[in-house]
Amino acid sequence: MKRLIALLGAGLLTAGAVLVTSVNAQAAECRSGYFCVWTHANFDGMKIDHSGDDRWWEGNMSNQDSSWANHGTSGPGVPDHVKVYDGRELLGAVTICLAPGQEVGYNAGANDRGSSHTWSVRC
Ligand SMILES: [Ca+2]
Repeated sequence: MKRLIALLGAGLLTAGAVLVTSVNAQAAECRSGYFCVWTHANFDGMKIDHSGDDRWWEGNMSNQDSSWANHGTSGPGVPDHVKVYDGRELLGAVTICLAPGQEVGYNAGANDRGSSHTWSVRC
């Protein structure tokens, strides 16, 4: 009986370790209060983080964006969603819109299209 309990304990420890690993692998590295954009999928490549709007993404990010994370501060009436636009100066279509806390490792429709973004109260 003692041996069975020891085995069960080991099994629980293993399950816990797997859970921690998968959570870490999915969490994007992006400071609280910021919207982060990466040039590659799965939060890789070059990163630019923004606490405010940017209506003119620089050439090394414009049409290079492949993953996104909204770690903005949320609250009643706070513009906590992020809209990414096809063109600079918030022109053209919204390629992707992120709710507060949302992380997108890849999106085929939005990939390599964004050129500006703004914080908004909704999508
Ligand atoms: Ca890219």
